[in-house]
Amino acid sequence: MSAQWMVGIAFVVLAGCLAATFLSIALDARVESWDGIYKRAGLIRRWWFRGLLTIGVVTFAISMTWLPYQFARSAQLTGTPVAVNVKAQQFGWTLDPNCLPSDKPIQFNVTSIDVNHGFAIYDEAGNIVGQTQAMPQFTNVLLIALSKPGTYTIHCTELCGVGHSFMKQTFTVGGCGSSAGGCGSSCA
Ligand SMILES: [Cu+2]
Repeated sequence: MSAQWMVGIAFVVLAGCLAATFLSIALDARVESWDGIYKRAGLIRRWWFRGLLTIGVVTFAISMTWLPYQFARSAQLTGTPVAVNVKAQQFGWTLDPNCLPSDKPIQFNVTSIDVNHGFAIYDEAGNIVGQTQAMPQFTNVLLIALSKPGTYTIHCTELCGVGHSFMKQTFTVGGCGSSAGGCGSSCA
């Protein structure tokens, strides 16, 4: 059999399948009225909407407790927070104090004396653990628990000038009251 014949037969078979599909749809359409289909579709839509609404509301309620806002955090953290005043300035950070305990919540009061800066805290593994904005004439509060002792690094996350990429500062968490590898007596 020549290739031409084979293509011709394949075409006829596929065209027959297509025609059978259309015919079956056309016959089905005659069996049921549109009213029944609309009713069923409406029912599916209603339950789909209710399901999505439920998922949305539950997700919203759960994720609200993860928000980094002070009111949400203060409800989760126990103990009196240690206040740390943070001042940003092109191109550096001033922290007072810069040695912090690991067993108390920390309240960073963050402001800037020149332009906007991004205040982001990174742990030793390079993961970001907290973030807020440093804004001139305004103090943003970041309430956070840093329970893992170690050296944390603040990086500026907002392009603030030519020295932006060098704008970093470290601080220590843990080791309070000891002189070995911690804050020693200067711990807050
Ligand atoms: Cu910057």
